[in-house]
Amino acid sequence: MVLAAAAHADVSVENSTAPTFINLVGWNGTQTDPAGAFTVIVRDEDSAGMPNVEVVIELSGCVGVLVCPDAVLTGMTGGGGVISFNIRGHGTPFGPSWAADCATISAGGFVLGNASVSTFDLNGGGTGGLDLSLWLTDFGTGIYQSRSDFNHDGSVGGADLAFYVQAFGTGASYYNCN
Ligand SMILES: [Ca+2]
Repeated sequence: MVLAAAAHADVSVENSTAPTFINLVGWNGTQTDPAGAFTVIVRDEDSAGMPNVEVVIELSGCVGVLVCPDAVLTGMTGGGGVISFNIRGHGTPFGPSWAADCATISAGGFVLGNASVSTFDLNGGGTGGLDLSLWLTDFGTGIYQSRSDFNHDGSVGGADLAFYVQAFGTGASYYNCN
């Protein structure tokens, strides 16, 4: 008796693509700020894209950032193994912040990697004046605060401020959860 070869391929962590940073954003009343969009691509051992694989973004290990109640954190890959996310969320104004490598991205039960989390809206309620003072506090601690690292270069500095100013100026993240 010959058994049929298993049709099911395994997810290859090495060949799959997942972000190393997730930027939680708000919305302008019409659409979610595109600055938060990212893509996960799930591939098998032969580097073929795998459709219909469940991808899960787990953020419960993140301290100092929160996702909105209606944020979509799971979904099934489509053609080519691709799925896109754009997660709304914000920071918490007081208390500790630890959001470096805190997010876990998995596909079909395989952990593809970890991502650090940033957010324009550091205090919740949309981008506004208090964010700036919180950003300056993060900058001033001298301890890496990934939530304020908007250009995702591993440090908090003037270049990040430019991203914030842009987000504030366009109003793309004017509102947060509501
Ligand atoms: Ca930076």
